[in-house]
Amino acid sequence: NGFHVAVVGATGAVGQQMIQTLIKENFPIRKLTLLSSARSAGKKIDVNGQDYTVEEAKPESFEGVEIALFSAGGSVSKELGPEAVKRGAIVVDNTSAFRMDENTPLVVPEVNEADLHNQNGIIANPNCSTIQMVVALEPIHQQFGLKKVIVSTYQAVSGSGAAAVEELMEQTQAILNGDVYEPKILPVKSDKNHYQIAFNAIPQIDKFQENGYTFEEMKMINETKKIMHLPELQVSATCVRLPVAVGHSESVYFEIESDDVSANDIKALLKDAPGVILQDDPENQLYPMPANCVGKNDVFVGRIRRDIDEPRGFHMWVVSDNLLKGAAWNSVQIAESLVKLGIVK
Ligand code: 11C
Repeated sequence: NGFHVAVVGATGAVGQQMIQTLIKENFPIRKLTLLSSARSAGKKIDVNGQDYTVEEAKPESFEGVEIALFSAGGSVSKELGPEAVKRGAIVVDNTSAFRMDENTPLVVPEVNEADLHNQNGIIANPNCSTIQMVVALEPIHQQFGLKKVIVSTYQAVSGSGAAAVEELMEQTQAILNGDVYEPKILPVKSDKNHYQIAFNAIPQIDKFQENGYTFEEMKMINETKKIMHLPELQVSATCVRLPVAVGHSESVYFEIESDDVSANDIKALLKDAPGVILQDDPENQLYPMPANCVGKNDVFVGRIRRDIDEPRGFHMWVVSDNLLKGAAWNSVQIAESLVKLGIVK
């Protein structure tokens, strides 16, 4: 009973969370195959007390696999995703490889689960910072209409992988010890310059595009429009890396189409919204913070208030575990939806 599930990128920061999430959520698994690049193949991973050896991902690795969760970088997805589909698997891909492809649905189950019906074997899992924002925005869009979004992010280093978390820890320790530490990974490993992240804030996530925005910012802009089916929505983003290990935070300004809506109306709506936990009580200093969201599947929202000058404008603060709702949990949730909708049998 259950499915043959493969996790590709099993030794990475997200891959590890995918395995744990499959177990924690009791996903029906008949057989689990853990795959990685040649570099990490041979590593042993303990899954629920059972030792698994990670194998090198090759086209043949997908024989018999029914659901493949990919998180091993875009080039691996581009090469092996279609190979998995050819062998009968449905792929949930956590990279940006297929996200903007017309024939690939980009899915956040709370927002556009029905898009799963229009697929050719590959489902794209959006970027972490996009996912948590659209979970909070969708109920507002449904109820009051949405015209404009301006977001500034405060993103954790784990978004850049396990090695970036190590860099933050070692660098922090080195600076406290008065030692010299040469930054090697952040903001972007393959870019020319690397900067200190400890006790700092870096306004660059991913590489700069010709228009002056970074790729992370463009992902937030383009993916939001696609997931919410709002090509005309005005969206702009500034993405910043902070010395936080896990948990992305976002300051989101949005303008709605309806008049006479109060901050309390927005709060009442989000209180019952799927996947959202409202933490908004300024009198008691209650608001979401990454340290309190780590390990949780939900999107936490607080600090909801109306703009001082724009009556249809509001501000909110949105926090979520970038490795869970931002990646592993959203991927497993998509797999659950595929089973629920009878797309995977
Ligand atoms: C970050 N949002 O925090 C990125 C990580 O497109 O899935 C996720 C990259 C992606 O650096």
